[in-house]
Amino acid sequence: MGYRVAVVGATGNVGREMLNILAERQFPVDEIVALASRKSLGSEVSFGDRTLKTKDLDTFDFTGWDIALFAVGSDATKIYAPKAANSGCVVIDNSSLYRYDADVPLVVPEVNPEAVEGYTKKNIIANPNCSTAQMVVALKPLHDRATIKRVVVSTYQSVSGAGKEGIDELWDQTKSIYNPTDDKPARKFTKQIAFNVIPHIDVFMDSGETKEEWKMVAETKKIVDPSIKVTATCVRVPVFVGHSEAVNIEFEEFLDADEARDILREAPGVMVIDKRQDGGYVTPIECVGDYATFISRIRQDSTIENGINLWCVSDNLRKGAALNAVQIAETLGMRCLKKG
Ligand code: 2RA
Repeated sequence: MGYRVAVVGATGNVGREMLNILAERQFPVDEIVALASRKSLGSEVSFGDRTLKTKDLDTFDFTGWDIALFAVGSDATKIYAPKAANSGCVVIDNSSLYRYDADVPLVVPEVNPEAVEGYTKKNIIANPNCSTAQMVVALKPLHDRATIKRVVVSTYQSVSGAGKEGIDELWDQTKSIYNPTDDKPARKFTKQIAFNVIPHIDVFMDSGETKEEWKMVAETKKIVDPSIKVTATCVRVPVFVGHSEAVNIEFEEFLDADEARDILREAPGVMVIDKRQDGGYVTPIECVGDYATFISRIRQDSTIENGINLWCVSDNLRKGAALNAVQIAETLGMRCLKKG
């Protein structure tokens, strides 16, 4: 016996990946429904070998459905997630709406799987931001060994993090560079993204940091340990899929780079590719479609007493969104909603 599962926002990049991953991982589904806004109504999406016709989210009754994976923006989530949750369906939400709510667990299953049990307060579990998810998978096993004091992270985030419009803008601008009569001005991003990098993701806050940077701080504290200090600079780069991060970590105790490498090799969800030679590291193009978070360039930071630098790459649509959501559903199934 399996679950009745709804995927909300099934025609978007993340919604489609959710359906792919549910099928790939053979999540025990008895019945599945793909929900979308009225403007995408009737469009078709794949679920393994099957094709699903999307149904109208606005009129859908979640009563009797076990789990709803939400991949819509915060505005739509605000309307439909409480509706689903109040009908008894557990919502796993990819938007930022509930991430900082004390009554909603924020879960990365490799890091804090036990937190799913807190879903009962609102019937909602939050999925973290893509840039946080991949980083905490690497931080947690190192924190368990040597206690992290401070993290300084710079991100190199792909345009798919900004949705289909982000992907289209990079594609169209790149083509237009070779055809100057076909000018494609910046729309989704604030400056040209083709052949450029933009140190700005999400809105600016009073502190001068962007919301994306603030999210990395707040979410790392909620998922791993509130005592860890994090400072982030988040940058959009002209890459279609795959976020990269240069992470500097300061520990309470000394941690040798070789030991850090060994710890990460054993860590769940992590793949270490770290040869100190040309090409002995992972780039975003190589991580697309993969489940793992790849770690390379592990080395001592000799400018501080207990420091390590590393390079972290992951598929932002998978570990950063859809995969983590499906892993939460699996964890919820194993710990709380057993069937059969
Ligand atoms: C981005 N972090 O890359 C966002 C997506 N969740 O824009």
